[in-house]
Amino acid sequence: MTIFASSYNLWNMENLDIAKVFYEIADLLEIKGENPFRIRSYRNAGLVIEGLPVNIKSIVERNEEELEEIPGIGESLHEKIVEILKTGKSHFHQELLRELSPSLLDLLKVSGVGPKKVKLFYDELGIKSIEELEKAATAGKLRGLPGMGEKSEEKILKGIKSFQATVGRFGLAVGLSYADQIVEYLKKTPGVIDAVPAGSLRRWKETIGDLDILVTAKKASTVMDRFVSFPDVASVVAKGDTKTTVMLKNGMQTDVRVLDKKSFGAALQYFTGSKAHNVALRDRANRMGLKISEYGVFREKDEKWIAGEKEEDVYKAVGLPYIPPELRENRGEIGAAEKGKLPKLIEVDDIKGDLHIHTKASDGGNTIEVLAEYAVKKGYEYIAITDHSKAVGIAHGLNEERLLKQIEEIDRFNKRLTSHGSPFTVLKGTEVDIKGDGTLDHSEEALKKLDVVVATVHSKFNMTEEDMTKRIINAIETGLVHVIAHPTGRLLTGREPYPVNMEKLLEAAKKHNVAMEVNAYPDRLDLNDVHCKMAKDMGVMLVISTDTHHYLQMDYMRFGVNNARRGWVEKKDVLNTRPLNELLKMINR
Ligand code: DGT
Ligand code: CA
Ligand code: CA
Repeated sequence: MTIFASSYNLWNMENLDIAKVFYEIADLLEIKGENPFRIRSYRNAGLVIEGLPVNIKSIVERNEEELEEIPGIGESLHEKIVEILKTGKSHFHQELLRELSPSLLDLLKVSGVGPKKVKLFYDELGIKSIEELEKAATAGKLRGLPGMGEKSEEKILKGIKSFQATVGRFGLAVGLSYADQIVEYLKKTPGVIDAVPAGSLRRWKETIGDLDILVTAKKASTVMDRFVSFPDVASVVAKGDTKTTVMLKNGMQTDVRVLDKKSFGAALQYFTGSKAHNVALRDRANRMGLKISEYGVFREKDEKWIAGEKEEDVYKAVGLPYIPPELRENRGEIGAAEKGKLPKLIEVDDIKGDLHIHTKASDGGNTIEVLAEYAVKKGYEYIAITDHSKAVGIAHGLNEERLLKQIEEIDRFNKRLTSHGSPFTVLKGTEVDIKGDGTLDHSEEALKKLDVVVATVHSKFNMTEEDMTKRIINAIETGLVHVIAHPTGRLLTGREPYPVNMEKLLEAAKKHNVAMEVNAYPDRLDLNDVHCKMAKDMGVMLVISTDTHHYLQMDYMRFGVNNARRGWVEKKDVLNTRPLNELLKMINR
């Protein structure tokens, strides 16, 4: 299974652990109402460290001083990183947790509750946990507080419900990191023939409930003995020869199943799911006088085994072509397969360039040169530099004067490329802020000098759906915008999307030839899978971009592509699969 190639190991446990501490410090400082720049610096450092494809421990072991070459890491964060690596803890973080309370961090995960509200509820009502918040809201005790009313109380209760639905789920990137390491580890067990992840991870679902790993091996007990001694196992829930379940230290459950080679395809099909897809497939089999289980496809009348060694064989036995895992959500894929109408899904190799990249000029970490060099190495034909505009002050957004300077810099850089015979091109762009009224944060004159205008909402997330929809459509109607980036603003680890009428937005995008971004950043995946399909069905062009802030984050592209695959997206639906001249023609430049 090439998507889980063993060379791919972008996330490292130490990096994730450190990032988590920094995020929590930022949240705790924010609850305390501390300096926003200080808060931002912890959060940024968390983001950068989380996305570093090298293990931060290995940097420290090689040469500690190199830490400060990582963007956003100064002396004080350097010390904290070393402290966490050495002791497993940060003193400062522990202090903050003692002073406040760890459960306050959960409150922040409730939509509609920011640090200021956490502080208010804590100071006025002594609320420290979600349960206490729910009780207070249900009893109508919040509405008496400053800035609160019956409506906001209702909103909080709704937020608590949706929080509870995500509890115990992990981001895809974290799941992938652990799955990769466990698979590598199991493959080194004597007698193991193969180990592959199944479940929601194999379907590239944006969040993962637990890991499901399937193994074929000469002897099951050897595999299970080794699995329970994986270094990150916290406890063994159940241990048997066919299935063993453990809890990892981060709270993620992992199931390992050892299977016969003869039924491996059937098991892979079964445990990849989704459940809804499997139920629909089984119904179809039943109508054909067949039975599907994790052991194979059987004839109903005499229980004769007819298929199961390969996954393809299972589908073939019920008269269907192979259905890629990303489509297996019972959203019409079985019907499409039956009619020979399955989409020919986009692949990572179809991507010719990245159209959302930040440099040092705003909140990125690298120069244009470093970014271009990495893009060339990835085999791209082009990238667009899209730094923030001035309204996003906290990200050091560019005013027009700085934008004009950057345009000149890019022109010079491209000339140099040409003189060296390089076919690569750096496009001039911006991630221009869409202001509250839908106007753009750069002048028309400045925007017209650019190749690619990406526009985004960064503020006033609390508008009504009607106002937010109008705001973004206003931006689309300026005729100056080529792409709307992360169109719903959600963050998987902690921010609900802002309310927006996607259908109206897509209609406007279609009418004005504006593309919608599929933001590949694993915490965003925005548009989500369902919206990708909606856009495709409505004939709206997509762009898959990484929102890179550190050159290595260009490798996030596969998250965007696989998310788009879940939305049935094909190569032809995506602008940045086109060669440069075609791309520019399509966006009217
Ligand atoms: P998750 O872990 O919540 O992110 O989602 P999945 O899809 O990984 O679900 P999980 O781990 O409960 O089970 C893995 C796969 O096993 C699931 O996608 C389909 C299959 N499966 C589990 N239980 C059932 C069942 O009761 N019926 C059928 N047909 N399949 C099942
Ligand atoms: Ca699972
Ligand atoms: Ca499972």
